Amino acid sequence: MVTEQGTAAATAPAERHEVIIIGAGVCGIYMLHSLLQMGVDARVLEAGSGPGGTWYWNRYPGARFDSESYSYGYSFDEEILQEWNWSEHFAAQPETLRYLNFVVDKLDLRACMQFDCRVVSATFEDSENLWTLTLDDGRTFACTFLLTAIGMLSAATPPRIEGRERFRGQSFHTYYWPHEPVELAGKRVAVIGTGATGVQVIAEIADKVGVLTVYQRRPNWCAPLNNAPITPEEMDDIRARYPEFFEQMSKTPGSFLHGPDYRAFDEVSEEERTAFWNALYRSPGFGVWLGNFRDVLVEEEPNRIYSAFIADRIRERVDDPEVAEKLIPKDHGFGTRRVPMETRYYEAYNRDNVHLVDVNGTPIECITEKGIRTSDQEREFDIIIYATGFDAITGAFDRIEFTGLEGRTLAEKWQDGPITYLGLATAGFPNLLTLAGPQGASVSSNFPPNIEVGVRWAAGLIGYLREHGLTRIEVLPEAEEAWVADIMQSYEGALLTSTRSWFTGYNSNVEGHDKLRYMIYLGGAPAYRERLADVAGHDYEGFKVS
Ligand code: NA7
Repeated sequence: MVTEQGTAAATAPAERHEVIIIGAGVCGIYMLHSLLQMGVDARVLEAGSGPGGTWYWNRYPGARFDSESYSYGYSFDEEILQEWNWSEHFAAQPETLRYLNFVVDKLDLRACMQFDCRVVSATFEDSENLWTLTLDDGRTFACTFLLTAIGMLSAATPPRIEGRERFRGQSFHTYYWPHEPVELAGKRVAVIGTGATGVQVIAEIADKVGVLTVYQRRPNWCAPLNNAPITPEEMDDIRARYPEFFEQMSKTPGSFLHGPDYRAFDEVSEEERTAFWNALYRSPGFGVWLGNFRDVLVEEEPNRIYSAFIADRIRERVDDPEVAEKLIPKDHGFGTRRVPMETRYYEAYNRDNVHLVDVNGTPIECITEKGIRTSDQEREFDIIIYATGFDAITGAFDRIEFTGLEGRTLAEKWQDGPITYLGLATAGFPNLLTLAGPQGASVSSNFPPNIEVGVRWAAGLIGYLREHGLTRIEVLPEAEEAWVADIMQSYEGALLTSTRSWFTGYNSNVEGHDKLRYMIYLGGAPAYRERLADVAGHDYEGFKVS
């Protein structure tokens, strides 16, 4: 009897839906809403215990937007725009998580989301035209269309340093910062990593801990966020100006409020240029990166001169000249990697309780029971924070075993880097849409506006298929080849391709991720939108539908 029940449970038919979306972050929330509006039977499966994705997981101190809050929120629902109040120009994580929960409740989506569901495999049954999903607890689901909204920076990578499990204090990757409060006061804390995350954490906790030791491998070019609270009057003004903001964002290459100044840097006098750069440095948000002269991010000489300008700002802010030099990147120009935005980051190093360890001079040998041993000494800690980044863009795909036609896995296909059509689908994996996936525009821009673009396109496609009584869509290999060739061509000569970062597919903590991979679309969001519209307008050319 028991055996029979057990057998029955193991072979129980999978819960079946027309569409399953994996992930309840910014992308999954809007995708679900769009499909439900169309009357599609859709469900979200989410590994976390609530919605929010990135903003659910990243609870480390200092986690906040680098895009203006009102340029990050959804644009598609007037009531949400009118009802929600942002309290800061660059909101912190708790507020963003509240916002996403507000949206989920406002749109009544929770009933169609299942939490604590970690998908471990997804297999396409060709004869049945069906995806079968298995969770880590053995439950199964099935769907005709499988949509991934699994995030670009959701596969956290702790460092490959021997002995991590030995440490007796508290230690965590920033992505998995504990939900319960972490007592920092008086503690000896280590941070490994100085990317956008590390920089936020370091600046936030420097004056809250006993001693803070930062282990830096390569410095990044950081710039002031210049955040400020939003007064109720300002919020009224922002509300009234949403159409203007969205219009402005639709024209910039990265869908930010900041776009390039189309003058070349040598079109203005040195005096004017310096005044402009000083104004950018004092202005809020990404202007200092993306609002520059058109050639600063693409040509070596302007980039070198601008980098020197920023280096001088760092020297002004750090008291100890030796420390300042360690914090100035020497291996890449400003803006060719992700620019961490900071609030009093450099000033943190002027504090007596903050120490910088350059691991190039004294490499980390191992983690010990008590702390971190470098080649010159062992330092003892109560807490070790790993701000060591992500297996970006493709990592979340690699952590689910996707099996497509003829038993081929996605991990095999993408072994040397992603191969997609439009960043939204890949040949050999019918009915799989990789929303906000590699080689799309959302990965190279202000995520939400281009996530919205991809979601609307996917909803349009599913609507089209339903309208025509079709249930299957597959990428044509030649369309995919052409898309990848375009992406590769767009990398030629781009300054960022000569730097190692998650933009270019490098991660020293993941086996094999030590060479350039073509991860992102560099053609700018306006061109990407046009291309998607064009494909849809031509009956989804590049796909075979049946
Ligand atoms: P990043 O930008 O990939 O930064 C990771 C940092 O961790 C970076 O400074 C790395 O140094 C450092 N790192 C990684 N592994 C090690 C080891 N083994 N030893 C020492 N240092 C190490 O990730 P973030 O989380 O900061 O930011 C990711 C994105 O999230 C960000 O761009 C935002 O868009 C949001 P390296 O530079 O590789 O020498």
